[in-house]
Amino acid sequence: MKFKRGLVKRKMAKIIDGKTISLDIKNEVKQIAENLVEKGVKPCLAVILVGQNPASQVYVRNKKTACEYCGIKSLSYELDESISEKELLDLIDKLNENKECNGILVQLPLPKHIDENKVLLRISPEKDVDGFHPYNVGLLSIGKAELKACTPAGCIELIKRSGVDISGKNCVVVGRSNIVGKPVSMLLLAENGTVTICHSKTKDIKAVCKEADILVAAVGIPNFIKGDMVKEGVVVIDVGINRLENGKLCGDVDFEEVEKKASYITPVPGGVGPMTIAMLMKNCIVACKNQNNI
Ligand code: L34
Repeated sequence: MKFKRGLVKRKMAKIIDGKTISLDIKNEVKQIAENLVEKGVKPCLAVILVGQNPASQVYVRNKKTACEYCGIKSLSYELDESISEKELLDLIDKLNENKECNGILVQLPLPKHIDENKVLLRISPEKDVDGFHPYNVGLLSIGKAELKACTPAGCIELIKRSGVDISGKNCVVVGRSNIVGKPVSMLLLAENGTVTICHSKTKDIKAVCKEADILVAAVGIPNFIKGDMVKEGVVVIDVGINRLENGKLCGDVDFEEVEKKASYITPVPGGVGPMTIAMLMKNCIVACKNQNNI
């Protein structure tokens, strides 16, 4: 926009504040957890961490802190890197049987000698608070999921709670992983978005992204989405959390460039990350209620 004396008004996107929105959700969860305790039921989540991945340690610590805040009991299992697959499966069997425990979360990634799929399949679908079990993935794809994958569900909440209507919008998801790209696409579709998924084999990613009213970036490449890949007014949800050599966190979106064109954009950190945890808390409550027929 040109103004008198050649001044150019810089447009700025509204920043979607994942910290504030996640706190709202955690407060809602806290209230429900208190009501459950009054009924004699204490929600409880088991968190399993294998090995010493520093990022995983941070995320798991954040999850336990959130449990405490919300009034959810957490059972913590920190297992040695060298644990066998069988030992891990035995622990899951034990937690599946444990009536006190409502949710089981095995933090990913797992060490190479353990088959991730086998582990995720072993978690009882009613306790699958990550929404990774094929049973829950199936329910998600027919629009009937109770336990929705946390990061994808968090993306949808960020969009909705910013007052953006998804219905009829061109939604472009960059990335097709089982834990983000695919499930977030199904959720956007359930909200009546027109959904396009692009990935490393897509012929002209830029052209596809340019059509997006809502863009979800989940590729795992720092600053992959540049300013010239989006249209004016786009709503941008950045799922990437890449740690740069200088130790700084950075998203999949070139924030500085894209922020100038977007109407709404999530920051990294402080965007999707905290929402993943808030939605996990919500899933714990859903699992707990279902298991107690409340
Ligand atoms: N089983 N494994 C399982 N479930 C999950 O939902 C996850 N994920 C992903 C990795 N492995 C998993 C997470 O918990 C990613 N993830 C996650 C959780 C929390 C945060 C980021 C990713 C988070 O708290 N992010 C903060 C910054 C934290 C920091 O300083 O590093 C943020 O503001 O983005």
